[in-house]
Amino acid sequence: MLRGRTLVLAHCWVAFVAFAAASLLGVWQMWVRSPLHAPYADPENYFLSVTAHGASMAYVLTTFFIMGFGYFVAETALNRPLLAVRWAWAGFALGVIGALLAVVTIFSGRASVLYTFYPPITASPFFYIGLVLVVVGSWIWCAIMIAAMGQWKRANPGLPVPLAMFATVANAVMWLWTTAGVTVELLFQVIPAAFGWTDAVDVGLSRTLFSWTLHAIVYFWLFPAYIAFYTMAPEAAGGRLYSDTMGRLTFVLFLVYSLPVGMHHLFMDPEHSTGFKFVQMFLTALVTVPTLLTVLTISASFEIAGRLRGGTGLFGWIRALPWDRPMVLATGLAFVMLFFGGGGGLVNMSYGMNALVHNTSWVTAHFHLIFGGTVVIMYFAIAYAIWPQLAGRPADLIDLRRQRAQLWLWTIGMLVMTLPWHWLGLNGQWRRVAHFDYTDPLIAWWGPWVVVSLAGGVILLASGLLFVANLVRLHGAAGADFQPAPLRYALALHPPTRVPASLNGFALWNVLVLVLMLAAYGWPIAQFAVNPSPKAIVHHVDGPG
Ligand code: HEM
Ligand SMILES: [Cu+2]
Repeated sequence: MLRGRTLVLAHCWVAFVAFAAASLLGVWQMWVRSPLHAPYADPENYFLSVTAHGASMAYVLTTFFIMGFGYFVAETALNRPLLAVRWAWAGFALGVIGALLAVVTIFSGRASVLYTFYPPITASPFFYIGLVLVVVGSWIWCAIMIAAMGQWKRANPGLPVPLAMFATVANAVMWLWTTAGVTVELLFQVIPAAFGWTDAVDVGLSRTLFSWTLHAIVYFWLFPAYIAFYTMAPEAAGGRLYSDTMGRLTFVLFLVYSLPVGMHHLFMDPEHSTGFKFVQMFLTALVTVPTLLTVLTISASFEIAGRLRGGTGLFGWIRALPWDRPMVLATGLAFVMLFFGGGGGLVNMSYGMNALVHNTSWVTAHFHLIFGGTVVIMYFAIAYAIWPQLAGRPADLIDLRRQRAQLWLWTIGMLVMTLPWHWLGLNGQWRRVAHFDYTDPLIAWWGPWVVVSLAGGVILLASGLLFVANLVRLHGAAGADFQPAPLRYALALHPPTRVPASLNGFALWNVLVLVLMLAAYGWPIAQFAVNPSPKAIVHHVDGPG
């Protein structure tokens, strides 16, 4: 039995309850934007709802799931009891208190500022304090992950850390770096403004600090999906990971490349010059490298599995794969969504084309496809893979059938929702807008497509609820005598290459991150001291002052 069993379960359940509630809000939002008349549809409710939905999906679902999964990996991949379990519970408690504080503030109507921290619009301070507590809780997790790896290394001198744990620690390190931006923004700009201690903020600076966080945070969310691709999917398919070294390289490249690129979220902002934007666009293009490495390595790993199962010919191995296993199916479906979502991402990162899609529904559609789609479907698959260990019952044939149905529904729903949404964005539909005047002949044709999107949202909600039901079902009738087979991580065809210790640790990579960060962000941030921009008057959504 896992020592951290209840700990992992507690984290995952907080994540998935937030997810289910947020899915319900998401469908209502789609409905409000459509020509069909939604109940309670007024702008106040809409922005309250988008704030609750965005913050629950982007901060609560992700952070809690990543922490829970990290604890699971630390215990199972390192094959030793979790250390500092008390500290882990303290981090969990901080996170739960913070999330509740934020949610209560949102539903009291004093935080309808959306999930991005963009002053001068400012929420009640409790909203920000709540989210800071969630982040502080996650820092405890980071420390435990790093300590667990260190302990294992001391006990196993000279051996490479198992890939799943290597990646988890890379994620923890990346998260520590990336939360620095938003933390500085909150502590020095947003929270003082929210309390009414300052009445004007340099919004150029705050947007820059937020952009520091805003790109690597999406890789923080993505890492569990990639960990599953490399260490769980090849095993589930009955094959071998093609190359362990490729996995390590991928995770290190994400750590190094994803931090100095956040300014691509500010392409349309006036406070930076085109030169800085060009540098960051160039660095952003590099992030495609680890993505492509992964697609190739996982395809090669699946080819090994397919051929071992008797598949022949150019594509025969694809048909021979065990698609009835949820992890294999989810990986295939995640790649389909990655194909469309990645293509859209290339448009976003191109400075010129970005102008066409900026602040349109294209952007919202893009990140639902890749984040809500590719990433979250792998969260589902991971949950299905680890739940038997947590809940004490193996999945039977009925479970497996329902799990597959749920994964298919999620993919279909996501494509039905996001493909028209992209198209509407290209035609100028604004994001973050509650109502459209469908009597306007210029946009009347949007209506039917928004309704199609809404239908996709309904399918997603059905899938989300089925997901929760599938997990609950695994809790039932846990046999006291059931000893779950330990989860096996994939073995690699090409095991880790022997590299000098300095490359295998994180020290060198962090120096590189620092150098790149200073190159990309040093001067753009310093210029606010040299050459401050006019400050904007703080606007309180509600709250003191
Ligand atoms: C049931 C499925 C879902 C539906 C129907 C849905 C729908 C929506 C809608 C209509 C919006 C508001 C868009 C706007 O006003 O521009 C929105 C925003 C958002 N969604 Fe979803 N969503 C779903 C699932 C997800 C998932 C799974 C994630 C990520 C894990 C996610 C993350 C977000 C975020 C972060 C925002 C805030 C965007 C902003 O503030 O501009 N959603 N969603
Ligand atoms: Cu980004």
